[in-house]
Amino acid sequence: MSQSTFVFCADLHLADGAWTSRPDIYGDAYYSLQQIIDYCVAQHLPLVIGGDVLDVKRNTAQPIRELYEAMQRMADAQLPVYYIQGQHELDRNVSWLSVHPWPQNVNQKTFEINGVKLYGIDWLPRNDIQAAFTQVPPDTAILVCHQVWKDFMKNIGRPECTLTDVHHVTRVLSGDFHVTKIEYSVNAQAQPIALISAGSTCMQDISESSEKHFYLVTTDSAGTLGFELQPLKTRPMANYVVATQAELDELCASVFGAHITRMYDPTLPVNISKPLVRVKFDKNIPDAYLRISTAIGESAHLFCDAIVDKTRGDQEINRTVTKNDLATALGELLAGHPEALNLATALVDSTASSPSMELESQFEQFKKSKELNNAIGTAGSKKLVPAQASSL
Ligand SMILES: [Mn+2]
Repeated sequence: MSQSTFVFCADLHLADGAWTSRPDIYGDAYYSLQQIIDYCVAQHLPLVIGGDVLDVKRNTAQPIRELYEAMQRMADAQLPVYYIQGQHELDRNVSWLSVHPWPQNVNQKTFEINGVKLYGIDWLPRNDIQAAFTQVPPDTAILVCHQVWKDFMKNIGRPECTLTDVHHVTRVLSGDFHVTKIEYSVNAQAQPIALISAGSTCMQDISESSEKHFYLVTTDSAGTLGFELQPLKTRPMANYVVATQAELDELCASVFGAHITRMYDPTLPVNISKPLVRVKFDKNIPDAYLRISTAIGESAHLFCDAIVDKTRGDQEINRTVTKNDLATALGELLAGHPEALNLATALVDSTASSPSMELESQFEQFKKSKELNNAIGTAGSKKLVPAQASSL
């Protein structure tokens, strides 16, 4: 008989909406947070949050108010909240969640929930995270962090770490990856290890699945941990592909209307009820976009993309080739400036995560190197330090 121990969620990205150009898609992240708090209160369970609680570092009042109210409900119920910071809301001096006294930042700290020992690490850039992994105490059962894992990303982008870098623990609960997924590998001590991603709590991009979750973590009498997915109610979403004129005719005449009507869920809050509809269409079909948008009208939030024409290979953009050509061009342009070339290459490589996060990561490393230089300078010649620092 297993016992409910705590709830884990990550990547809430609290903000009015995920699409700034579409302010009517409003409140999804707040509604998901409310459901998680409802569950914790009803089941009387502590909450562990794996970073990217907020979408941005500079916030308007509403996301902070939603966060504050959620933390107040947990405080009223005397249910602990433990969190680490993701790169989105990261502030190493004063964390955003400290606006409420209840949640506890567990960065590089051990904490215990009903006999289960956990350890947290705020997001760290690649090259720094590996050292932090070595500091995880050997008796830790679960590591909570927020990183870009090679185990999830495979060869896309520039991952920050991999499971074989992780010391001692055999269970990692990580934020960052917006997909609900578990990957298995071995840790630095060659023990089997599982990397567990709950995924984001509401869609942050039209390419994400609309099926969202959080985890209920359980423990049995032998101390074995269980991870049970709990579904979140989210805005309805449908995908269509329109490859021919006949398909377009049918969709516009009957399918859209009937499907979209059935997608409305009366149990959802009104602001979450209007569906998202993504249509991929062949741009050679006459008036495809106009006909789709007219048929959908105000019944759904429409996202359209053209299907890439694979028969015309000469016009197709091959990402690998583009990247390689760009890399060659950068190499020629920035010959003799290795630091600039490294930064430019890193930014070009970062398309899977995002250039802004890559810049963040580079800036973190820059600050660290500057601190290191200052520390070396203080120990040695003091006169050289200001000149060196100002030239950076
Ligand atoms: Mn995220």
